[in-house]
Amino acid sequence: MIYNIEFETLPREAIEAIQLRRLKDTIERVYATVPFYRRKFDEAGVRPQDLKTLKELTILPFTTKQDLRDNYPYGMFAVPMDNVVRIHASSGTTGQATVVGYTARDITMWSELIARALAAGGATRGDIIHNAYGYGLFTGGLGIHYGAERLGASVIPISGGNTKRQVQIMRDFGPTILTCTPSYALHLAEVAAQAGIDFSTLHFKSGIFGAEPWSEEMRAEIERKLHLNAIDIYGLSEVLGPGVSSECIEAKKGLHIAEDHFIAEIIDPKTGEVLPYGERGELVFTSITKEAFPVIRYRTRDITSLNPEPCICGRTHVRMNKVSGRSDDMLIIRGVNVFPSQIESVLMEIEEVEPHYQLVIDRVDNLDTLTVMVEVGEAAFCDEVRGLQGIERKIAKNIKEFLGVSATVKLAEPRSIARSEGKAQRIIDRRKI
Ligand code: DLL
Repeated sequence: MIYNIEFETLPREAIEAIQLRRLKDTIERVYATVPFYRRKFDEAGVRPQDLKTLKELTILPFTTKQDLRDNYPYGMFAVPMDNVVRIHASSGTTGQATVVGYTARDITMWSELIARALAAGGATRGDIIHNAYGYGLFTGGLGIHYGAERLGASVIPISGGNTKRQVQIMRDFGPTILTCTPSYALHLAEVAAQAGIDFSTLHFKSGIFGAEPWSEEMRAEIERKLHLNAIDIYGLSEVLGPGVSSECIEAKKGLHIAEDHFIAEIIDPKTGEVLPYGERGELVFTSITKEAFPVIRYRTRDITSLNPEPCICGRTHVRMNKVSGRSDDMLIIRGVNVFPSQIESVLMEIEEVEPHYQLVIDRVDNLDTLTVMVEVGEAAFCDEVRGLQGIERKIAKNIKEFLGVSATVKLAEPRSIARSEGKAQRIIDRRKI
């Protein structure tokens, strides 16, 4: 179902007309209300009225995570605190957290985008949504919650954690839509199996998974183990939270960006040059309707490409392909660029291993080393040592063949790699550079 048929199916010219009008408004507003933007625009020699076409967006300077940190906590807010009704913050695993704010109208807009995303993933008002994204400063829990209510569905605000109890509730309450990170979905399946509950006996139709990168192979694995349609949802706190883009169940091929609220660009992360549709690079967003925390050309560090092809679902908004990684997560191992998702794809092709892995990068005698720790399934684990060594060699060979880097592969016992309730911690970089 298309939640907002009018806006989600606008012809291209209409989308662009709306974008230009809203962009001009936003630029004028941030220039007038956020000293940071006024200074940046002045330094770049641009005045808000210079912007006449969408193409001219490129005259505006980029905004980075560092800019947000420099203005911690409220320096980038474009409205007085009186008008701010909600505050969230990004996890800040790599440095200081960034703080974002929402007006009542921002929350209404966000809820609508989540309602659109849930509907695109197959949810209707009759559904029961088991929302296992974490509630709190993280935008996942509350973001999905408000959107689920907006759609008119019933939401179980279970949040992350206490997995055994979650499984019980899934059995007793009969939820039909699951929302959580893809890694947590797999963990739920595992704990359900231990409790003797088969997902095929539950009532799930779809799972709306995001907040971390996951490969197509991981999608197949989740669909097989959880017996549901696994749908991708993307977003980031600085730009909104979940709902910036989301997949449709009809195509499951790329995430429609809410183009009536955001303008997306792909740039070369090194030069900042804008790349044409289809080329892979860093995703950049400009918000064009947000009141409390507008962002201008915000560099997400996420790597993807844009696809303007018409979609079978009827939505006209441009699609971004699945995020293949972050430019700052890209591992450079002895000069070879490797994304964790590429290693994930290789691992998922190997039948004997489970989708739980960690990558350990170290530097020994000035040389980078990559160790891939991956769990074996119960069946293979009971095998002889020789069999296990054979699996290790096969994975190392495939990694070398497909990615061009040598890796030491270590099989780990079933359930020995830490499970996460939110975003999985897959990379341990021990290099001191
Ligand atoms: O993760 C918002 C969110 C919540 C999205 C729930 C989807 C579902 P942050 O904590 O600020 O916000 O982290 C944002 O997570 O820049 C990406 O690197 C990554 N990310 C989010 N969704 C996806 C996805 C939330 N579907 C950062 N695929 C982003 C790949 C994703 N990476």
